[in-house]
Amino acid sequence: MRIGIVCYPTFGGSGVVATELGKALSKNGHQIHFITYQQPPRLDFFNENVFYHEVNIPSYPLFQYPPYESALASEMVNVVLNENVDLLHVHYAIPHASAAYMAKMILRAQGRTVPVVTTLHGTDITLVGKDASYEPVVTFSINESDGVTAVSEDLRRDTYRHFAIKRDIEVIPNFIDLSRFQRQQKEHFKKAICPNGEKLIVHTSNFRRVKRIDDAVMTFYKIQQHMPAKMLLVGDGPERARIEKLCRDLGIYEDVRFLGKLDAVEEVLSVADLFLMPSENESFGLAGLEALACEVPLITSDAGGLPELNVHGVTGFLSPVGDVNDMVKNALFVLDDEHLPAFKKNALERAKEFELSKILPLYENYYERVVQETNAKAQDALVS
Ligand code: GMT
Repeated sequence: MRIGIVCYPTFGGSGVVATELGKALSKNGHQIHFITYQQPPRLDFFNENVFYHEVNIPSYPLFQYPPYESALASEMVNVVLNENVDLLHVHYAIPHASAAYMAKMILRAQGRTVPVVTTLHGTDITLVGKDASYEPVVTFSINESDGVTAVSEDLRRDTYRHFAIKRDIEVIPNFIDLSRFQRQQKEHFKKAICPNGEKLIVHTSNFRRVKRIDDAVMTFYKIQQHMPAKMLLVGDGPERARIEKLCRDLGIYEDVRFLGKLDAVEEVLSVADLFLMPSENESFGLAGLEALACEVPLITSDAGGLPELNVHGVTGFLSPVGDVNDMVKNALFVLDDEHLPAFKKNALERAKEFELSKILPLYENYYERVVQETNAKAQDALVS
């Protein structure tokens, strides 16, 4: 199949899922056309089936807000026509689903049918999408997509709760490539960070408020009062300066390293003992799955789709959002040398349930179904 993939070119989250999905589909013989405003960081690989189309957004003094959605829709039209694309798969509803609807209508006016699959990732529903400024467009473009998937049951429920959705939403969970995300021997690295055998706590995120990084830092601070530990923070974003100040105020700045945006996050996870994800909301928690794959147990909040990933008492523990003391109690239990090996083993076993080879066919079958249904509808419309 020839598939156009639209996503945000981000270091984590939906951008990573879209890019890894496209790469895996290309290895399975599908022709993949990425359509984004910048090359996605994980698009570090090309083969004969991978193509990249940059969305060009010409500026003009009149434009206080460059019309990205129009430029994106135009690029989708061009790619569908020039590359003979069979299906458009857009990741993150805003503004990709509405731009795809516009592209679909332009193509329809030219007698060309192309189905659109929209994958909902989380904040496009739980945070940004339900804001009154976007809600009508999000509702319309979800209803007008030919297929809609959500990355967790919780996100599917949330979508029905917040929007007037009149169609089915298929849950296809996120996946992990275990050939990349696996625990590597990095003893020299561990020794450099934890020279005295300290436990290593890791958090990775885009440093937004929804991640509650204060809770991660406070949890670490309190763990340190019971056992020697160090912390690595991977990622960057609007909260970074505030979190750095918090670490200085708590007097733990020397024990917390800010690594910034990293591509080889699996190398950091390979030396971690525990991963903290205290988010206010998290539709799935891909960063948590990456940690599990590297045999790192999770201490997470119980928000959103996290209970669908982190099995309480098995791969780590879940706590109510903001309950730092509960997270500390659970973290100390997991980090106990008597318990840690079992949690690490369980982490890997759990990650295997989300292995790429298990999830990829779910997307492929879904695409087939959507294409068949769309073609059947187009035939019916011709007859009537
Ligand atoms: O976590 C973020 O803020 C980034 C966001 C995104 O859209 O890239 O991530 C969302 O999608 C990821 C991939 O499906 C999920 O693993 C994250 O849980 C989800 N984030 C939230 O729901 C906050």
